Amino acid sequence: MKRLYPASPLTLTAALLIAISSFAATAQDKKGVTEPELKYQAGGSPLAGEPMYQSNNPKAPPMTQAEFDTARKTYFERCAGCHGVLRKGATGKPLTPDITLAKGTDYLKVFIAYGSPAGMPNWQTSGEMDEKTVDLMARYIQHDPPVPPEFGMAQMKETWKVIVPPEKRPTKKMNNYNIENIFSTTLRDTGEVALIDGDTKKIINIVKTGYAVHISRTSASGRFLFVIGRDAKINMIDLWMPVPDNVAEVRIGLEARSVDTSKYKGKEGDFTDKLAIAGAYWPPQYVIMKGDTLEPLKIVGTRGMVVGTQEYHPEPRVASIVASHFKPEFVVNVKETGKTLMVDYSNLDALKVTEIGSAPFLHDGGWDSTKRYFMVAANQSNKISVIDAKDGKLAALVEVGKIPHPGRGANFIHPKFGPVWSTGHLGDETISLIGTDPKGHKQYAFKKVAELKGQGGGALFIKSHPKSQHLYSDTPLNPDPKISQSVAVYDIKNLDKGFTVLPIAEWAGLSDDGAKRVVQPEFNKAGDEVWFSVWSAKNKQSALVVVDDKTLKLKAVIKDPRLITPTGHFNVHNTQHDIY
Ligand code: DHE
Repeated sequence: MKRLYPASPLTLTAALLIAISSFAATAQDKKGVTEPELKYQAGGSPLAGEPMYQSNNPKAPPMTQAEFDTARKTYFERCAGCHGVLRKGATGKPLTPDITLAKGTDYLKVFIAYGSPAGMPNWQTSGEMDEKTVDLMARYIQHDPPVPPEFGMAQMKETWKVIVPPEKRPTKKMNNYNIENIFSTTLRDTGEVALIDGDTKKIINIVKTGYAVHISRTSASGRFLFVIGRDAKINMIDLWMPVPDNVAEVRIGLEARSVDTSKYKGKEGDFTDKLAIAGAYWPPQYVIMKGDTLEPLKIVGTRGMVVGTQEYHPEPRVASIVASHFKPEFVVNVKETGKTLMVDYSNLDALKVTEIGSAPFLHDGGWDSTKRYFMVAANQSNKISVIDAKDGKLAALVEVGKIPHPGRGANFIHPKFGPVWSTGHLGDETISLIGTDPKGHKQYAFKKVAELKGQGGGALFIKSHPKSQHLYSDTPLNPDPKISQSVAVYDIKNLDKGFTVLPIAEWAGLSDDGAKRVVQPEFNKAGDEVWFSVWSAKNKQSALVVVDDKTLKLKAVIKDPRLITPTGHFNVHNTQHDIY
């Protein structure tokens, strides 16, 4: 076994070190944060590649510029997702020098090596970092956190490209594709999306996008696709072109996850395809753009006070964004401050923002079936915030299971409780059902009305369709391959019967020994097929598997050497109309 810390002078006594390390090691399986959640949060940040200023804190252990740069890169690849860019703490503890200097290098090394019961991974004993890296990181976090640059209008304009100007675009659909049934599939590690014909299951085009693409969203008209990379690059794809491809692109920050477009049409005007919006993780801001060219029009910062404690947070990241159907408003969810911002886009020169506080760590979410209530996971608070988009207020805060992760969630009619919206959880095996019909089923409205038992923790996405009698729940982050490579399906009329397991990865028939995580059920337009990604590493074969929703039997497997690391996929029609 490798030695964990040098035998040279220690600031803590050997007895204390042994006590800390044995406590931390035995506590691994009793952690407050689950293994899947840690792996999920600790995804690499594109900020790792950004040059930043090193300010030397004389009280901190010395570091050369080269050591500082290596440690900074490791920090942004491994640590920033939980501890924050400025190390002020997010889902992980704050790591600012006022705290870390007092602990000292040896103490910090033990924690980095062994992890802690509160959820810190055991970076050295798990083999993910060597002794030298642990020492480097222990010294690095005692220095002042380097601050990544801001990204304002001038930088955005430099990255903004109109590849095909609106006047040169087709005036009618120039292809024979049934564009409403096209799927945009994220190819995570190649910086591309695959546009797949949902009818023939053939790849139409592989479109170059930003780094580690996160989501695709369809414009209100259904003609344009908007794709955002983790590097905050947005690509706008025109589905009317003979071969659908990019027509515009822009970067709205250095790191981002969310994009959407204006969908309101009513007495305040017709905003169909008029505006786009994207939210950044860094700098903490959202940006409203012209819907046909992506020209940035308005940048709004999200730095401010956390709901409840009213403490200042310097980097509240923008998580999910949706477009309201009731008003000319975007619903912008700010993670660390726990605030939902209803951004009225009808007059960008006199922007009106209604701030609705609920609970910290707002992440992903979706509409209820009437599209009046936005159900958003306050994930580390184990709650779902229900935002009433018509009255512009918090309708309820519902306690659910551990670390809810709905994707956009799933709506269906429960035999007893009427219309419900549901979410799975990263931290436990349950699926929570929440009543969403205050008129017809008042006693159940915005209450957790039932809890289904699923295959296990590590669930990311859940899905149903108004034409389906089934509810599908994936578990791609479960440590057991049997569970991460299959999905659970429930018969909505017989939920008490439990679930059927579909061995999706096995059906893919991949020759390799890849991870084969099964991720994100997504229906086709007709609502009679469900598509899944079978997600392996970049150098291994992956596939898409299509299941017949009526019979729950395998319908098709899509394999192609270009389908590298497929994760999320978005059906044009269902995404356009928010059907899930
Ligand atoms: Fe996601 C949605 C953030 C890791 C696949 N993800 C979202 C949203 C946010 C988010 C804020 C909501 C966007 C919206 O609706 O506007 N995701 C993050 C992270 O911060 C996190 C935890 C770490 C990271 O490094 O990015 C993270 N996400 C992942 C993955 O590892 C996944 C599984 C694979 C991948 O492609 O990277 C992944 N996230 C997705 C997908 C959606 C998503 C497929 C869209 C779900 C939907 O149905 O709309």
